[in-house]
Amino acid sequence: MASKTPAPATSRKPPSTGKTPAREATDLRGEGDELQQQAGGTHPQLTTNQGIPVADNQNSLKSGGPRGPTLLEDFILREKITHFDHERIPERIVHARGTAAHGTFELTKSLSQYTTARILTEVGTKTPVFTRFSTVAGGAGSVDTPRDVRGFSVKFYTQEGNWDLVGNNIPVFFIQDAMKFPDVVHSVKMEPDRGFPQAASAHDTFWDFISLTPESMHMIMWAMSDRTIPRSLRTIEGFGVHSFRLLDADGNSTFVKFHWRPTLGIQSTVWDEALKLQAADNDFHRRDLFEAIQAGDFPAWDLAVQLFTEEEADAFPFDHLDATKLIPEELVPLQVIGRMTLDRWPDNFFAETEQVAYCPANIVPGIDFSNDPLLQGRLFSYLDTQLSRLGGPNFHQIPVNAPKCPFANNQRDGHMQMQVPKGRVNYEPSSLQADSPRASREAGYRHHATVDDGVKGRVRPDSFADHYSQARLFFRSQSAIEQAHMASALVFELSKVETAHVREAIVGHLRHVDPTLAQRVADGLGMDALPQAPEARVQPQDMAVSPALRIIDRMRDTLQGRCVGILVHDGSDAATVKALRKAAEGAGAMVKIVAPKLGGAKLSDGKRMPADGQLAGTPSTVFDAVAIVLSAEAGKLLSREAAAVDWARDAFGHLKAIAADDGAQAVLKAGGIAKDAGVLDAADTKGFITQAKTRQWDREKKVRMLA
Ligand code: HDE
Repeated sequence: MASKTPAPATSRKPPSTGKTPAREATDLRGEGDELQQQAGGTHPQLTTNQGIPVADNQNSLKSGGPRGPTLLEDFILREKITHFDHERIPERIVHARGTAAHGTFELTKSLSQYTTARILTEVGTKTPVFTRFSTVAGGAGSVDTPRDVRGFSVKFYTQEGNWDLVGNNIPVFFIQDAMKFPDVVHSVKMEPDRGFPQAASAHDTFWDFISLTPESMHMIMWAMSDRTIPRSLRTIEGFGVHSFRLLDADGNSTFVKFHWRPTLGIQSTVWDEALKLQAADNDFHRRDLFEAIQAGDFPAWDLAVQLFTEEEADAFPFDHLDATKLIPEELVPLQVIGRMTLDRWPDNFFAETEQVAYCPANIVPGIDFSNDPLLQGRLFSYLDTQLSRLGGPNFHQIPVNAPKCPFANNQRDGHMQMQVPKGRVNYEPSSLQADSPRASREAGYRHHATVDDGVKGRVRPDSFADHYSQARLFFRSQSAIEQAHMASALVFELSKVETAHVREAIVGHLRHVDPTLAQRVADGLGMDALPQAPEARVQPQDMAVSPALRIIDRMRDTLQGRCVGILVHDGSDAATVKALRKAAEGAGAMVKIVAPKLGGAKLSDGKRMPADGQLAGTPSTVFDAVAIVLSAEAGKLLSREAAAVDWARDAFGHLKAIAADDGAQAVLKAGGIAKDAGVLDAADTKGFITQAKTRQWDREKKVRMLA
């Protein structure tokens, strides 16, 4: 509420108590109201949660004058603080750190031959979605760019109920059986006795568990690849991981694997860049997604499927029910069937991104589960954990979780029931109420009529026993650069492991994956001899390499969705800056100006160019390519400024294109930067744009000793 102009402080002095106050009281009542009133606007009346209008939101109720004790009677203060005290809910036990957006999914190719699910058969229908990306190991407040798997969860609000496709950016998993999930998660999270490391797999307990779990070796190859250090959430792939079933109207089943393909192409960072991004911007991925959506540059993914029959599956040289195995695209090609576009940032982080609850068991008629034992465990876990995270059985009524189609049943009561069900009948069968909900055989969900003929037992199938062939397939399918990154990642991770026998056991496993990889890692760790390989239950097979598993060859040479930084200072040549900006924006990039002062720089044309980022707080790690445009004087000055020299040196080390004019050469020199194909004259805008679309992979061996 608007307050009156405060009376002079002298007239508001507390009545004399006869004692001299220790300090003169300054009555600041109304000061905050005054200041915010100057900001203008029309504002609704502030009330308590009970709707009581509030007169003063700055000061608590005091007894005996402005400097007296605060009264317990102050129901406004108590309500405000009590609510605040309870504003946090338990974070997710895994995937706690996440970022989400709203969007739509549009089917472009019908799968009506295989399924009755309307979401997969009605071409052109736009289905609302809410998609959350996450890291796995770190807490809710951890950084965005650790080496980690990314979660990729999509809630489709279909006309037949919610379908949640809860996947990762890696098509396989660490373990084969849900029984091991608490163990693998405990091992990767911070160690229980010391409370660190946060959001990192590079520590003893994780690698100890892995060394004793050979089935994890394929996933380890993916985890050590550049897939786990993505440049942007907009450039990750997504995988449903497990085989699911599609069911037609007659109940016939076809197996399906789901894949998401980013339209921007896949794009990763290099490890040193990912590390430095952790310091540059904790929220790098979240901010990137936010800025893209706010700018109308909506990220999109194609949904593709691999379809195969039970008979075809029987002929695969691996078991598709084993979540540590993928189906090479060369064996079962991908068919693109639709596109998801994310075009709306949530209005409120907590209400939507934090409270959203995905569950692989949320499935619609026409789609069914397979017997993958990992999937079967997941079907239990998600609802179970959400009951405690969201506080009770009615969290499906929270707007972000509620189906957008009608839903009705006899489940009633419980914490936070938001609906007011009408009528006498809350049971079935019933005859008392004509509009009470009933099951229907025609429209209702039907399961696949699977025949099981075995005996009960706590067993693992023999068909799950080959732990190394696909790890080998993945490693051998990579380009030489990616193989070097993987070897170096393993050296980095194992160098943080204090226990020698754990390091040795991992290198032992690597001998089964690929002897050259084992040797490189052993050399990188400074081992005198290769440790012994453990006995393999099944000897690894050589599978035909799958180039589709690479990243580098499949990155798109583009500036679409990427960001170019231009470093300027007073006197920078205005025409050069303008030309670079125009060329980069013309190629689809977002351009940001960086200057030593946020107020910007007065360019050669005498005009002030405001900065988007201040040099010390905007390192070149946050850009995909950079340009440095400086007067001779500014170049000399900034060659003595570490932030500017690092700007150039890091861009060079992270294999990015650099455009630099004459004035900027002093900074390049201070950074020890030698000219190569990716270091161009700032006047060569065309050349710069070509090089900026890609990374300078040839430069890597000059700047880094990779394992
Ligand atoms: Fe999850 N997982 N998971 N997971 N998972 C959770 O559910 C679990 C697995 C995945 O954005 C939890 O609501 C078990 C594979 C994502 O909110 C929990 C097993 C894949 C998310 C859980 C797995 C995933 C989760 C924690 C082995 C890729 C984030 C919070 C049997 C296909 C969802 C929650 C979001 C979250 C259990 C393995 C993906 C504890 C028991 C495989 C993307 O229920």
